[in-house]
Parts: sequence; C-alpha cells; structure tokens
Amino acid sequence: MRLDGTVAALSTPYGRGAIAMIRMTGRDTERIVSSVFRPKNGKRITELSASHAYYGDFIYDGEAVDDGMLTLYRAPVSYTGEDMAELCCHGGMLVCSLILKALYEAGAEPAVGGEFTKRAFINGKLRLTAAEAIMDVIDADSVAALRLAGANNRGLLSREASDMYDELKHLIAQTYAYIDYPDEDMTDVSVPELRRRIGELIKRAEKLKASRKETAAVCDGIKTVICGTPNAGKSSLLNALTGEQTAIVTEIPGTTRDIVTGTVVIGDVKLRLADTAGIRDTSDEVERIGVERAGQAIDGADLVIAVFDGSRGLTDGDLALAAKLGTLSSPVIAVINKTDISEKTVSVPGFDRVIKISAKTGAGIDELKNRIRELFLAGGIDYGAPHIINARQYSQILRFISSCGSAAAALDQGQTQDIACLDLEDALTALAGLDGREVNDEIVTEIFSKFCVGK
Ligand SMILES: Nc1nc2c(ncn2[C@@H]2O[C@H](COP(=O)(O)OP(=O)(O)OP(=O)(O)O)[C@@H](O)[C@H]2O)c(=O)[nH]1
Ligand SMILES: [Mg+2]
Repeated sequence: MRLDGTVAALSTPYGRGAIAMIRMTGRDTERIVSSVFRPKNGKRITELSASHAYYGDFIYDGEAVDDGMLTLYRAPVSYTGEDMAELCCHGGMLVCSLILKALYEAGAEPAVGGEFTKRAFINGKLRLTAAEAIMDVIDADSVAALRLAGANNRGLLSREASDMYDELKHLIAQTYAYIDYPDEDMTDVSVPELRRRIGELIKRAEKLKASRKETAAVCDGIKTVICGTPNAGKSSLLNALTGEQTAIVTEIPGTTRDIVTGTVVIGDVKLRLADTAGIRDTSDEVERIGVERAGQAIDGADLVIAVFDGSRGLTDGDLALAAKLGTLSSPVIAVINKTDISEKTVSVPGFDRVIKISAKTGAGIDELKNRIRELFLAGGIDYGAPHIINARQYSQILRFISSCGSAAAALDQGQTQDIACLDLEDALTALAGLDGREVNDEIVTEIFSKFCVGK
C-alpha cells in the first residue's frame, strides 16, 4: 500500500447533479491544489487556514472552467490523518473530469476504492471495525441497520474489543509473572482466579456472538424462500410483501419457473425473498428445471415460507412438501392462502401453528410479518450494546471463544497455567484481528476493496 503518493478521486457519484466533491489526500496536496484552484481572496494556497471553506476558480489549461469551494485539512487533523483537500465544484460530468485531469496532470494519482478510509486506518485514525461500519452506513437500508452501523462507527464494538484485549493481555502478563516468581506474592493469579477471569471473558464474547443473529437479520438479510405446490399463491405473496408486481401471477398452474427475487424490510428484519416454481412432477423440461431449483433454494434458505391453497383440500403434493419441510433445520412458517374464498384447509400436518392469509386482500399479512419479526428479533435491539456486524468479525469472536474454551478446559483437567496461556495468546491474536491491531495485508485489502472510489 503506497502511503507516500498523493491521490485524488471524485467522492460523489459520477453523473449530473447540483454539486460534486473531489477529494485529495497526501503530502503534495497543497502543491497540487495550488495549480488547480485560485482563491478569490487573492491569497496563496499555503496562506489559507485549515478547515475553512474558500471560494475561488478551478483552473484547467490556464483557464477558469468553473467556480466553487475549497477546504484544506492539514495533517494530522483530517479524515486520513494526512494533508487533504476537498474541492466542491458544479456537478457536471465534464467539469469534474477536467478538474480531476488537472489534478492528475499536476501530480496526483487516481485513488483506488476505499483508499481514503484505508489510509485513515493505517494512520491510526480509526479501528478496523469502525472502518467497516462506514461501509455499512452507506449500505444501510433501514433505520435499524443505520443505527447499528453508526454505533460501530462511533467505536462501540472497538471499545469492547479493546477492553477485552487489555484485560486478557494483563491476565496473561500477570500469569507469566506468577509462574516465574511464585514466591514473590506480587499477583494473585492462582488457577481458580485465572479460570474465573477466563470464564468472564468467554461470557462477554458469547454476548457479542449472540448479537450476530440480530445484525444478520437487520444488515445482511434473511434468505427467505417462498415455496408450495403450483397455484398456491406464492407469486401473489411475493408481490404482496414487496408491494410491487415483480412476479407474474396467472391462474395457470406452473406459471413461475425461474426464481424471482425481491427485498423487503419487515419490522427492521431485511428479507431477501425468492419466489420459486410450484413443486410437482412434470414432463415439461423448463418447469422441471424450475422445480429442481426450488428444491435447492429450500435447502439453502434461512427461512422458508410454505404456501398452501386454503380454498381446496391439501393435495398429495402438499402433504409430501409438508413432510419434507419438517426435516429442515431452518425455521419454516406455514401459510394458508386464499382465505377470502373459503377455508377448506385449516391445518397442515407437522405445523402446530399456521397463519391464514389472503395474498389478494392482504388479510393476515401483518400477522405473518409479526411472526417473522418474532423469529429473528424477538427481544428487539439494544443499541447501547456492542454488536458484531459482519462475518469476518464473527469468525474472530468464534476463534476467541474456542481458544479461551481450550484454556479453560486445560485448567479444568489439571494442566498448569503456562499450558493455558498458550491458548490465551491465540485468543489475544483473535481479538487483535477483530479491531485490526494485528491484521494481515490481504485481509485489509479485501475489506477496503468493497468500498467505493472516493471513500
Ligand atoms: N381469491 C384469491 N386468489 C388468489 C390469492 N392468491 C393467489 N390467488 C390466485 O391464484 C392464482 C395463482 O396465483 P399465483 O400467485 O400465480 O400462484 P403461484 O403459487 O405463484 O403459482 P405457480 O407459479 O404457478 O406455482 C392466480 O389466479 C391468483 O390470482 C388469494 O389470496 N385469493
Ligand atoms: Mg408463481
């Protein structure tokens, strides 16, 4: 990662708009800006105060091509910790291109995706968990997701990780001191004491681990598959849930073949919905492939909504499907549809509870939504508590719990403290990886590659 170069990029979307912002970071910022921006107050760029906005002209090829504002930041008081500039011009695509071209000709290099935030991380301006949260703020599609991301951006998770890191590091140091000088009576890290403190750390980590259930539902989304026999009303339900006429609905059984997807946020739970082909034996080759795909989708789902046509009795196909769904480990909600016509079907074998709906009139849809929320966010979200917000953080916490567990087990089996400390050191590395104190280049590159250019 080059940290010596000065880079620039458009931070607002490339397109037509009222204004656009170009950002630059690196030690040559002032020199490069000097040849591109001319303040109206007649001062030189080096005479401008940091963190103040100045009005002036943008110069390309010796001529003013636009007017706008410049804000300079001087290291280390900036987002990246380096000298920085923000140039706000009018939001024309040509205007932006010319100003960027002028900056590149004056010595700046194009920034790659996430380079500003990556530099901020490398310069110690933010922890890795906070950097990841910035991406989540941008991607948030519900207020709950935004609040969770905002809390991590402000350091809630990194403070907890940091606290646990300090406690564990201290514990390891004390234990080694105790092992080396047992007679000095300088610390009291006897085996029971060590065991107790490991137990407390595991409890804290278990809370973080549990928080992933909520963030997976709110931030990542639940892979939800709508399935059923032909004509049960699956596509009508997809449309009712998303509020859009995405899937084709007809009275002809076997209408849906390809998987039709849609996303909807229900009471803070994000559902990534997939409507599937009605399950039946068929000689139609295209439909047969659709049915096969429906089966695969059911197997890979986090949640299955099984739709049964309540206006007719359960068919053999319905019964076979209900039996198959009973073997899944993911939660399954059985829905009886078309209750606006009649209620010939009132129960489904294997399901204690069914939800009666009409995809046509909307009756029962709220109850279905409540049931989904209950499944994934029963206790609501405690925004004051730290949350693990992605799979990478989750894997670090699992490793921490497993290493602490091995240390505890070693002590329980009568092993000495130094054996336990080997596992504790691995647990410490896991925590260091969580907030980025120790993290390899590959992982850092992977994380920041998901960012947009200019962020
Ligand atoms: N009266 C009534 N009709 C419904 C309801 N839901 C769906 N239908 C009708 O049932 C027929 C089939 O609906 P779809 O949503 O296409 O059913 P599907 O399960 O997706 O069918 P396939 O894709 O063929 O498997 C259509 O004529 C719908 O208008 C409902 O709640 N009430
Ligand atoms: Mg359909």
